Amino acid sequence: MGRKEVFMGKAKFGIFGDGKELPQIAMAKAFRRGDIRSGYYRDQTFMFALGELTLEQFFAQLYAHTDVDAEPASAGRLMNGHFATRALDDKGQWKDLLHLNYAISDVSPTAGQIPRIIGLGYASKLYRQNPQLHGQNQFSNKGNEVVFGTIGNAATSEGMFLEAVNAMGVLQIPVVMAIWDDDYGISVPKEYHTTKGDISKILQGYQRTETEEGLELFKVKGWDYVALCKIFREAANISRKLHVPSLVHVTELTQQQGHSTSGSQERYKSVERLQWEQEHDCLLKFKEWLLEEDFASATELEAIELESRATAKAAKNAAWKAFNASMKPDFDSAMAILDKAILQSSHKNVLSDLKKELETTLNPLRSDMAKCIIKALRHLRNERISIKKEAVAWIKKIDTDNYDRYSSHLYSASSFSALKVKAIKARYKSDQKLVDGRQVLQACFDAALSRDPSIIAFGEDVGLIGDVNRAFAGLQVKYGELRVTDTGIRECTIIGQGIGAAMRGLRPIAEIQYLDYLVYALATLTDDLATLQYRTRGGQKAPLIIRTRGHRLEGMWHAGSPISMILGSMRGIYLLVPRNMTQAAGFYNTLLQSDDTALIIECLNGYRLKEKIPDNIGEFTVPLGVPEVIREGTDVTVVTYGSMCRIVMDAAQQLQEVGISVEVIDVQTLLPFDISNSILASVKKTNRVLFADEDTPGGGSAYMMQQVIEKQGAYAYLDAEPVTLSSRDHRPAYGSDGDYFTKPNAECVFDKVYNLMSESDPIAFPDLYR
Ligand SMILES: Cc1ncc(C[n+]2csc(CCOP(=O)(O)OP(=O)(O)O)c2C)c(N)n1
Ligand SMILES: [Mg+2]
Repeated sequence: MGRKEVFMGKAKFGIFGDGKELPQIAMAKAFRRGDIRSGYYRDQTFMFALGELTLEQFFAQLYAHTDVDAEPASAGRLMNGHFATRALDDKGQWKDLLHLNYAISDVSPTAGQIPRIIGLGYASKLYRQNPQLHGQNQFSNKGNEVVFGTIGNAATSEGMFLEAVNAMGVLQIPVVMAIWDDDYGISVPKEYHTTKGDISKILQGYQRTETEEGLELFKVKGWDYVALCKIFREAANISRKLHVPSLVHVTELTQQQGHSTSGSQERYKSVERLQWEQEHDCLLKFKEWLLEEDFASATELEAIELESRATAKAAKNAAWKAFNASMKPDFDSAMAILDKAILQSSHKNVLSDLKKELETTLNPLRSDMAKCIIKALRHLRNERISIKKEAVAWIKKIDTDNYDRYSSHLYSASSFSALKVKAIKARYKSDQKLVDGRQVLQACFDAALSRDPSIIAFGEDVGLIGDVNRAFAGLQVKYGELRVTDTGIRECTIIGQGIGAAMRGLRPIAEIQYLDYLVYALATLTDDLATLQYRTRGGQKAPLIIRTRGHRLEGMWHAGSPISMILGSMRGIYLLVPRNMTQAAGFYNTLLQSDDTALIIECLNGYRLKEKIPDNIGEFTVPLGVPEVIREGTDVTVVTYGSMCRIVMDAAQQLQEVGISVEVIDVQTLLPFDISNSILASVKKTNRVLFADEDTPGGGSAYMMQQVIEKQGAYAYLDAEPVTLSSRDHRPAYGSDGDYFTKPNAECVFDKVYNLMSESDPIAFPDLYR
């Protein structure tokens, strides 16, 4: 029925769980309330069986119904087959997760659902092993919750999957990882995907033994109901009781109607294979078994089938009716405007044609209505008639409504939004002495860990030595290995560990050792974390803090500042770029009070620079989106952030010596960027502006320029061209000279600013190099 809806043009795309029903029913029997699912687009039967998806909701998603009550998984934002449970209430606060069947919102990229499984399972481990968390009964019953993962056979070739299997074994977390094996990945058979064509066979080395920890591996045929029930129950029991991860390889599954509504499987499956699939359809085999065992008669089963068909059809019709009804008010008001316009305007014919076009559009959408009214307004441009006002109001309303429909909830909309955290200034004792910057962070983390047992920190070298720059030094000893922990070198699943833990009520600080290695985790950051609140329209959140360090120190893969990569791919995650460790500590304090997710990039070359520890180290906060003027001036505004602040401040001092007064602004956070347009005030004063950072040309500096010149409207106040300063096109070469001649330095800043002055007053500021 779903396929038909697509072919009839009522839906755009369809992907379904046919051929994989039976193991999902068996898996649902092992699933208990409070357990978690992290799966993919084939899991419709599992969701039905859990009672977390109604037939009507299933069709509503196919039609892209934007009403969250009709389509609770994504409110029309995700294509069908992307399931989710709403884990947050209307105010964005956690529901009682223990009483949910908690399906994490699916993503389309194959294996994209896997990294977060590490954190979802890790949370159970912490809730069980850390007695301080035993009171947290909104999130866990002492870690008894099992994570049920699902993945297709072909997707097990992805690095994410293989990385995660290893991490599960290392961490010993309660995960039941099911693989739906239908021998294909779209058109490509298993020989191309998997060594020996058999994923459970090649994973045998992970099998636990009496003396070694590992995974429990199971293999079962997807049409054998009794075996499926037994194995899923056994796997869940082992995971729940012992926190041993297990992997259930479900073979001999089929794909009855092909991969999706795009393309037909007759093109790539042989006649024999298609025949085999028909004979091994798990529903057919199930039916045979029911008859054989005399659990039901043929007539009874036929009656069930007939009834099911009728139920599904009724649900489909109801969903379609509701979808169309949701369009009706906008359609009717658009029609009313067109009617009035026809009456009032002298362009009656063309307006009538427009109306007719909309009237005769099959299943008109809001975009059809918007196009029509916008075009109508163009025809009315030379007329002074009252309907124009109504038409403009209609467009404004539909814009506002559609912003809400399609653009809300990119960040937290709850009262815990990072933007709502109260700013508290750092306070200092009069005799506060200077310490290494890393000690400021250490004091901040110490205060945080002692304040809240749900705060945890992990990453490569974070545990025993307290991170490579020692901001967690001594904190593992003080708070234990469950709170401050080393991980393997596996950036993608470190982020997954953070996402999953955050989705279960913990407050993880996940560390990526150097900013350059964020690339290894980028897919999970951009596809999963960044989109989570948005793709569920505020139904789920993962308040994860990602800590990393970068911008500048030494070497091609340790000094990077790939800001445009982050800006371009991680909207939905705030991006904080503190210039020193005190500002960084203030950001950690802000974020730990909020339910947003953010990336904090500390200055790699700042850990040994001297700073004072604020007296209120655990309480002071630095607000997001509020730039700071770190040097006042009157001639040129320089907008920068992070490690560049010190370089620009140095240049500003040198410029002062030749009579140029520079105002230096540290933007502090790139996402959000200067919420109250404060940089504009500076440009209004100086009328000249330079945007400087360490990213490549056209990257972070161009972004800041667009924000200030275009968005804040600084263009109107400029007396000189706006300029940017960035690194060279390539990564920084090794050594001090490699750095100096790749990254912007004080001399570059000096020249850029000087040239701006020289442009307006060449006599006072003659060309330096002629
Ligand atoms: C990262 C990524 N690459 C490619 C695709 C396109 N794609 C969607 S499903 C699919 C095949 C997946 O096969 P399998 O994992 O066996 O799952 P099945 O659909 O067979 O259940 C491919 C290649 C994708 N969604 N994501
Ligand atoms: Mg497959």
